[in-house]
Amino acid sequence: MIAVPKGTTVVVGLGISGRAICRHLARLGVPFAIADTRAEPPGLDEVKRAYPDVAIYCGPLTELDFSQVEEVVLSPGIDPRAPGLDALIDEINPLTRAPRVVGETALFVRAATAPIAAITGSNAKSTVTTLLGEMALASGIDAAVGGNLGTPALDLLEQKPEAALYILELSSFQLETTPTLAAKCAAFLNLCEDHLDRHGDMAAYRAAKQRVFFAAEHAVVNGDDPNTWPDASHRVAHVTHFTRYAPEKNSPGNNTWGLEEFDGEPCLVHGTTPWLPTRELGMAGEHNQLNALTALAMGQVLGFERKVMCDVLRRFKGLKHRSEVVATVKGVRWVNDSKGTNVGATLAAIEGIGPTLGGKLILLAGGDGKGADFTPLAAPLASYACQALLFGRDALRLDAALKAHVETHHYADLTQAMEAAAHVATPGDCVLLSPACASLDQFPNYQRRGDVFCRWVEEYATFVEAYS
Ligand code: UMA
Ligand code: ADP
Repeated sequence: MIAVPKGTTVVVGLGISGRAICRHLARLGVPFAIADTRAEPPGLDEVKRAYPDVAIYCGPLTELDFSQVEEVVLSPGIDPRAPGLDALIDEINPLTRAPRVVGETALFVRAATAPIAAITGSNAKSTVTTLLGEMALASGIDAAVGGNLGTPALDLLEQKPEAALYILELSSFQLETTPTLAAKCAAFLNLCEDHLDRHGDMAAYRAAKQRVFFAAEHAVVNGDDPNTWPDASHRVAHVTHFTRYAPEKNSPGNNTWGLEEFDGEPCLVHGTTPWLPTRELGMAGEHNQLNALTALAMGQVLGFERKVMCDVLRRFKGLKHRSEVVATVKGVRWVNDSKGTNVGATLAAIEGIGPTLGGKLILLAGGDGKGADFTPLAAPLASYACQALLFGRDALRLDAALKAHVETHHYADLTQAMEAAAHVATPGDCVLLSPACASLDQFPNYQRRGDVFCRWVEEYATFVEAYS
């Protein structure tokens, strides 16, 4: 066993969060050591150069004796119940009364002086976080936007020390090691099976996400999904709901956001007041109407003006890799939803595209299913005369869930599945990449998977144009 020196803070993980934690502790002058479970973690040389006097341990955490350490700060990709950490997870530091094991977000909360708006959920986090960030910017508010979206929260403190508002996308991995967030406004968007390989079951996954509410001033939740609601233990002062239906006229204070027709026109509404016809939204699909409602609800809590927020909703076209129409080739639409990394996301993409289909849906799906049950996909796919072209590690599990309902085929990888899709597609069809799985078995990340899709479609379009 290697004893970590008494009074040291240990940073676990050398990814982008780990490196942000190191920079933060160095700025504060806190003595720290670094540990990573991998023998050769990425960025090791850079970290050695930046902190020549800091001890770095690479290898199993079980080889380290943490008994004398001040605090262990985890990167989100590290499971707090991993061997070596499991014995520490429930320990409380007798001096600070804080847990001995925390995550990057906990350090951020300690240091941040501006209010926090936090967004969690299984899906739509990045879209809502970005929308709210755009609304803040358009309102002239100096907001810093990051978290799971890409820029670690601790880096925001350095990049924008004078920020008037922090807007954070937070994953269950980040929340489970955050004792109290105390957000001004905390949103929990939806819950579907994801990351069960890490959390074990849905109850644990939900409990991690519900930590977004601890000591929040205001919660914004999905009225159609009680799993997203806070309970009394979270001590939330105010709760606002959004729903895919018309707000009930007797909802408390008429403070629900929903979808309702006014003069035959579907609108985003607040209580009994129409705010924006849905046809004016820059993003397509009902799921994005819900995302717009959430951003409006949060923006109103934060004091943004209606006109400014609606202007943002008119011009925001959505993020790359989320139901992005790449091209229409020989009458076939090719859509990149590579960020559809779980069953709920793929269902939303299918439901968004379904009503616009002129022919059949050709779904490209597969990868690392993270232990999820794929059967909820079967009935919606069957209703769109779908063919499912499957690839990657969990292709066979997907096949088992779908084959009684839709035509299925297997391929070694995404490119082969795309070649097959081009052969079977006829005008009016839509080829949708929405894998319902993480990409990590065959790609470095979902962006690279989406880029491979887009590049193949662009080359195919050029080829078709040249030879037709
Ligand atoms: N790892 C080890 N050993 C270690 C440390 C990490 O094997 O000692 C592995 C992890 O298991 C993981 C990978 O290294 O496979 C990266 O983990 P990390 O904690 O170092 O990740 P970061 O590079 O710091 O990126 C993290 C988030 N990644 C994860 O939660 C896995 C990024 O979200 C986030 O953008 C970034 O912090 C800034 O906040 C990515 C993500 O996939 C996009 N998130 C999941 C999701 O959205 O579903 C939760
Ligand atoms: P996250 O950051 O939570 O992964 P994103 O905004 O990146 O969320 O969207 C990821 C995927 O989730 C999209 O590709 C889309 O398929 C799906 N999605 C988007 N909005 C919703 C929603 N409101 N409900 C369910 N799924 C959604």
